[in-house]
Amino acid sequence: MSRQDFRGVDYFDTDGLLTDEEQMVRDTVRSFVSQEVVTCIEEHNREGTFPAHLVPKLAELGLLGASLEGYGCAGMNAVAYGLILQELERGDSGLRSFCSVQSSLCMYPIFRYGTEEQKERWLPAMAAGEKIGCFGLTEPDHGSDPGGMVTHARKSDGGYVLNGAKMWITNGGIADLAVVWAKTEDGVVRGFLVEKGTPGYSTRDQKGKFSLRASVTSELLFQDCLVPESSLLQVEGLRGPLSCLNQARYGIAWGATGAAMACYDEALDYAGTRIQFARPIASFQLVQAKLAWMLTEITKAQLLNVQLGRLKDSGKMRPQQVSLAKRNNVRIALQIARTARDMLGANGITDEYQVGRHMCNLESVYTYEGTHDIHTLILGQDVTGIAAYS
Ligand code: TGC
Ligand code: FAD
Repeated sequence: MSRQDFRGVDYFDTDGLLTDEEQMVRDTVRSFVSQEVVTCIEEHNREGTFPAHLVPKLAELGLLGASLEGYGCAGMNAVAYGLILQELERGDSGLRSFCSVQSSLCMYPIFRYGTEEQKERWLPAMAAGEKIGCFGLTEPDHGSDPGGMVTHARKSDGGYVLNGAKMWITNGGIADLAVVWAKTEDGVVRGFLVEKGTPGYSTRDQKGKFSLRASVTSELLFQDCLVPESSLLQVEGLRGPLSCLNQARYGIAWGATGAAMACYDEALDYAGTRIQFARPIASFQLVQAKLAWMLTEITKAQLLNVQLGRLKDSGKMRPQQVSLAKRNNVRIALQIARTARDMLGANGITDEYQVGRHMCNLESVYTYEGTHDIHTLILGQDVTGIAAYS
């Protein structure tokens, strides 16, 4: 069976928990991924290039800013948005990253904190895939602790002067617009919309990655970069960027489940056809135990996602619940990818199969949007009332 024939994994009839419309969105994205993504992704991963030709197709399907209302966006509910990301990451975490950053980390802050002028200017063009966005929070010396950021914005005639650097920024080098978080002179974190081509703003792509190779990751550099007052977002403090992370982390919980489903599907197929000791390896108890464990974890993650989505749609979702889902689903996806890689033997280390690529990609997903440890501490604080970050 080729990976174009992906049938999905649905052991507990989670489809029965979805509306017809949600299933239709999922099926549309699933066939797009089968026809257009899995057919080219290994080549892009090998070459370390982003499949930019897919952006207009993502836009045409209404997948950019899909959960936002108005401004050319599709206005889908949270469950449909999650299903989109699940299917995209079944193809590749890098493609899901592109979509997450565009939708949750660039369009969302403009939608939530932007002026009407900023919304009109950017959202329709971003939904149409004509403009690409990125989100600059992490710095070389401040990752898990973004509150320590040193990038700063000094008030000047008609605007702000930015100085500093951001690192590990998805879409950085291809972005027309960067949402950049910096501290003003009073030490308050503010968000700025910085356009490509602004004097003093430059990017440098990060090379040598063994993970997310089909995604652009860049440094953003600001040297006396003057941005107009009109570039400021209407939110103050760290809650600005952290509220955007809630949206993106939500999508990652779904996305990682999609990568896990792809790995399980490939391992199950391989086990049925690979003969050792004159029998398919699927007939060995140890192999069946691995498959049973994978299926169980995927099923639990799917149920978690649907309920999280329903909570989000009803306005009841808490950030700590997002942390639980991101933390759990990425961890099990990474373990499933490693187990699938093991089950494919030597074939598992070549890009003739997809499990090795998913496994390497998921190492990044485990780290970004809050590391596994940070989400552990968020949950620990929630249940004990005691912060244990320092
Ligand atoms: P703390 O003092 O707890 O909070 C500061 C202010 O923020 C509020 N807040 C939140 N608001 C909304 N949503 C949340 N999840 C929030 N968490 C906190 C909080 O109420 C407070 O507000 P106020 O008004 O009282 O000031 O902040 P802290 O400095 O102690 O940090 C807490 C911690 C460690 C949990 C936080 O810094 C954190 O989440 N760190 C991880 C950093 C992270 O996730 N970075 C991700 C960068 S973007 C990325 O990785 C994109 S990859 C995308 C892709 O390619 O797919
Ligand atoms: P560190 O914070 O230095 O952590 C190193 C280790 O220390 C981790 O194991 C961590 O869990 C542990 N640790 C840290 N603090 C504690 C603590 N208090 N207690 C216990 N353990 C702790 N950022 C953006 O802003 N925008 C992007 O678009 C973006 N895209 C990314 C794309 C990729 C491919 C990658 C890899 C990263 C991206 N990031 C982005 C950055 C990402 O968010 C950070 O890498 C992440 O937040 C972790 O920061 P760090 O790498 O500096 O690790």
